[in-house]
Amino acid sequence: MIDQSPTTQDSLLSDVELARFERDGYIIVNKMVAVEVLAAMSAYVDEALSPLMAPVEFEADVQYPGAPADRDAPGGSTPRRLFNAYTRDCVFRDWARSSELTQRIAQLIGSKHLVLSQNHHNCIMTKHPGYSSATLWHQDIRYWSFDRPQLVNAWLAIGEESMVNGCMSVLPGSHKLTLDRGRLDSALFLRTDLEENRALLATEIPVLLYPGEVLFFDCQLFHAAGRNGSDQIKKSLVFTYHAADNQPIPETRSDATPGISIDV
Ligand SMILES: O=C(O)CCC(=O)C(=O)O
Repeated sequence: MIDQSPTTQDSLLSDVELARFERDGYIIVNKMVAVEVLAAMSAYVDEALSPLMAPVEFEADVQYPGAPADRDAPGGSTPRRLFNAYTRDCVFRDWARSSELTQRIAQLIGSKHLVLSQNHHNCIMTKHPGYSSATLWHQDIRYWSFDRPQLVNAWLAIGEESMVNGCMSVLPGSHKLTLDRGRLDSALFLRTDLEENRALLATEIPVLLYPGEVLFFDCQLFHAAGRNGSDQIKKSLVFTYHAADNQPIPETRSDATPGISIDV
């Protein structure tokens, strides 16, 4: 096992970082994961892609712009997400439970009693050259069901994330907006055809990440991502956390599998 434990001081966000997260709905923390841990994660992903290890979501399943029409179309068997990252390998579990990560999540959520959701994210995003699709503007919470909309995602760049390989973009401060339903489409994506949304969309900031950097973002933040125009697979690992007293609504997808309790 690779030691992933830093000192306590290294694991804390400064007041400035906390204020930035509150204002913008996201922050980026650099050098959070050692090169050898990233290499182990990347090697796992390569192994899990060939032969493909279930459970998997295919590009053809998401039906996003640029995705193959169905599983039989060219590129139809391109994997988009390797689900159940937490249970796949200890390199992912150790990261998900590391004090480096969970102490920061505890600060952002305001609770030392955390739960890692096994129902949302908990996956490795594999964005392939050739057949990857674009993700439209959305807020994760619109698809989730909890007592309170207070969940934080930790998105780790296993490799570099750039505009070329389809990095994420965010609309800073959009986690605080209350938008009329009409500004979203039938699938709850922000409508890019509306004049009313133009000023908001113009605030877009691409999130460029070096390997080992982590994007922490609020589940209410609008975000989107492009297609992978490089010749390498983009690999990202994403976990979602909530406070233990913020429970999923019974009988919803958010409640399908119990979460993993983590006391910080
Ligand atoms: O396509 C991407 O890289 C972003 C994925 C995303 O935003 C999501 O799964 O919520």
